[in-house]
Amino acid sequence: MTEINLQELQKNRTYVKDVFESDKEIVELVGWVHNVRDLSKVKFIVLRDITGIIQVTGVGSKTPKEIFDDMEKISRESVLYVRGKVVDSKQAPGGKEVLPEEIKIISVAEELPIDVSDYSKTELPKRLDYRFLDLHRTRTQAIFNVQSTIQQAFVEFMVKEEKAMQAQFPSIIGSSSEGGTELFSAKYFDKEVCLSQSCQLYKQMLACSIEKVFAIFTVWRAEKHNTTRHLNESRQLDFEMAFADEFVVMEILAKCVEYIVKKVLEKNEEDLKLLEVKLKIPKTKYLTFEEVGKLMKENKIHMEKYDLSLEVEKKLGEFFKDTIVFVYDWPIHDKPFYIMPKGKDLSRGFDAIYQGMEISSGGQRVHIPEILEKRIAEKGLDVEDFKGYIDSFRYGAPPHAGWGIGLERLTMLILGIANIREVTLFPRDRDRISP
Ligand code: AMO
Repeated sequence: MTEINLQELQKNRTYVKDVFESDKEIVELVGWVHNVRDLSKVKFIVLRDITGIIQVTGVGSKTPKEIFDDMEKISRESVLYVRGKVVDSKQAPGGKEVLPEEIKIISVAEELPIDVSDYSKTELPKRLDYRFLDLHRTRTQAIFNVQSTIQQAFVEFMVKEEKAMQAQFPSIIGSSSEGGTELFSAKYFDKEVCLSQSCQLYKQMLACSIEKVFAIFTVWRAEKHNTTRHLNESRQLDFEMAFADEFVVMEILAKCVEYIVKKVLEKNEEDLKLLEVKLKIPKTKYLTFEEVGKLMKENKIHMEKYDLSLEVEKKLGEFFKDTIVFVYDWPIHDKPFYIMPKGKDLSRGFDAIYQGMEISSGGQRVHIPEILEKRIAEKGLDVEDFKGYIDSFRYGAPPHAGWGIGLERLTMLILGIANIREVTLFPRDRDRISP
């Protein structure tokens, strides 16, 4: 193994993509060994960096002997420095190859515990055990490139289009926001505290002064289920605004997802191609909970009284392809205490279903302390635990509304990936807490 001068390297390095896009003749490359082939008189190393792959070709009659002899010994995923001459080559991928004049092994890869090729047959749990290595796969990289665009586009939309303020919220909280049973507790000096299930209560307090706020916030849910669409630690794209009801924020949600999908189409063309995803800009459809019930009845699908089952969500995805289906006028019974009631049995809460799965829920909030106290008590929670939150609405609180989109849910549905763990860098589920 060789040490190299990293400062010099940074000055002189050429990225693989630039080899193809420039007419440089001598290049210094660094990257990982993507593949090795030995045809005895000719040896190939396919070198990969974050921008692409290029063939490094050793020819018995031309390449310095010690380099040529070493070429077959280098293991897959080892890290190399290659200095060489760029030549046109019809057979090489991309039409150019590098004839090496110097090869240094920067780091040797031991025998790989998982298959890191794009056609990897290694099962997901094992790949997740070695996620750091799984991230050498271009497919895995493509997924997280897309997720990065989703987050950037969300921030961009909120700042540019909505003029909203980005906020940071505490992850350690004193009481539940989404219901009492799904909390992780932790020790905080001599107190018992909880990990935040949502920034719900905080984003509301903020909307009552700042008017429009957003956050990308990590949430923890101690739900025991082990499904392909739930994590115990996940991320939400949160939004909250003053002087709005559920209809105002549903429209913003539709525009936001449309903006995100447009950006993914624009910035991730190569990634989408690699992942074989045909992405369309979503349309929108608005249905009341009751209308969904009727639709399901017509199609002989069982509908629960207060919630949409997995099957119903799936059917909505089939009936309305590439569409965000907003289901509103939702029964108050199962909605959280902070959702504003509407009449006797309904609420100003909604769910948004996209490609057959819930991506978001939201609604208008209760900003009137007396209603809030009543709703908290109805939920069997202790009003005293929420005193600070309730009191925050006593000093000039406007009506307000908002929503939260599950980042991993949105990523899996945009990419048509079946298991949420696949689109989570380091997933936390019931059994997994490392790496
Ligand atoms: P809710 O609990 O519906 O609402 O969460 C919002 C969205 O986050 C995603 N999500 C999850 N993703 C993966 N694993 C989980 N366990 C999980 N739970 C939720 C879903 C869901 O639609 N405070 C409200 C939002 C609001 O009203 O502003 C809330 O947290 O995509």
